[in-house]
Amino acid sequence: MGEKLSKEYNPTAVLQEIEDKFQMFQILNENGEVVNEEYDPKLSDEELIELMTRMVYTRILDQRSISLNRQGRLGFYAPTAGQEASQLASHFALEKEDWILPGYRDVPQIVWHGLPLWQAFLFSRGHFVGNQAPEGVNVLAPQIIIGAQYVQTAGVALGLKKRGKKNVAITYTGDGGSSQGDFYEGINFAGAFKAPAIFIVQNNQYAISTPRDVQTAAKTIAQKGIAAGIPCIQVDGMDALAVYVATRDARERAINGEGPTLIETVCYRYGPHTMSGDDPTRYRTTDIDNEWAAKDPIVRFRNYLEGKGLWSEAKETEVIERAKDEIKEAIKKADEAPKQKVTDLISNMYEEMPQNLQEQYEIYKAKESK
Ligand SMILES: Cc1ncc(C[n+]2csc(CCOP(=O)(O)OP(=O)(O)O)c2C)c(N)n1
Repeated sequence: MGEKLSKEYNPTAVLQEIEDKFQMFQILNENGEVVNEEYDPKLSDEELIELMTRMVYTRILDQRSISLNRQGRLGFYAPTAGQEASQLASHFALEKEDWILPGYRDVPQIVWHGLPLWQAFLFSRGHFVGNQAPEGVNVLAPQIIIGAQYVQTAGVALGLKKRGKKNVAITYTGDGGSSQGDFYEGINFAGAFKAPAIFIVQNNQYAISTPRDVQTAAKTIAQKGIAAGIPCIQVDGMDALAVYVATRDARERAINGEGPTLIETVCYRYGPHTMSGDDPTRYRTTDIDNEWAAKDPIVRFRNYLEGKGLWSEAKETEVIERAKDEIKEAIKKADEAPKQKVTDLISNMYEEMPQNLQEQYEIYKAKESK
């Protein structure tokens, strides 16, 4: 029997060496101070204000959506508070022609990409019109099957490449999603074909009630990209500037033919998993909640902008009021949509209806016309 593997061949040491290489990328610290000047993207004043506006607006949208859900005016809803930097700063690095393949929590990104809010509300109600993005709004319907959008993103990205487009396909899942087979298939396929994809794992610490540390033995989720041979980075997901820069660079690599990137955004979901009965107090303590609240992405960005003289209480109130008005209008418009019929569901499923569905369609059509 020879020696046990040691030195450069020692599997444990190799793993540790790789894991130690992953440092969480941050530009703004918790107080909104620039701690990594070298990577400051130097966004214009208008861009900084726009990004802050979107984050504040989205926080209000989240609060209103929760309350509309409690009133029975919305259906499925997955809260987003705490994840605004992760969601909106990554989106901010995209171009209009890029494709978004969202998970169920990623409604804000598709709304800012052009899906009218009233349609997003219809999605929440399970109405098929909620999934019909207007022409030119390159978004797919939010995916409920965990991780499935990773495989689809590899495919959409490859399609973009084959058509010679200078665009990317971006997708999001959670820490739990990174344990799914589809996750590995998606990043592996995109890596093998150098598809222009951006894979974002929003590590909000919990997959429903399962803590991230129980989810995987990997020290970071970012490092999972190594196995697929693709660039990967762990980012402070409560820091809008860091998320923006990581996504901007990933996009640049993708459209330059360098393939996909995996980005882990370390963040927190303040609310319950969804509004369908989850009680986070059963698996999280107030101490943990408070620890993360101190890292809040909006507070941090507000401090940063106020330091530059670009933001004020009055400006924030204006955004909040506008958000409330527009949300009110959008829910009204969603209410005005024709009630969904069973025949709508059937006729929207296939371009050519299969025989068995054709039969059911006729039965329901007769019933609905009574
Ligand atoms: C394939 C599949 N398995 C299980 C579920 C049930 N499920 C819904 S959400 C969820 C947890 C997902 O957690 P994570 O990926 O961390 O995303 P988060 O909800 O935290 O954003 C599970 C297991 C599902 N929707 N799809």
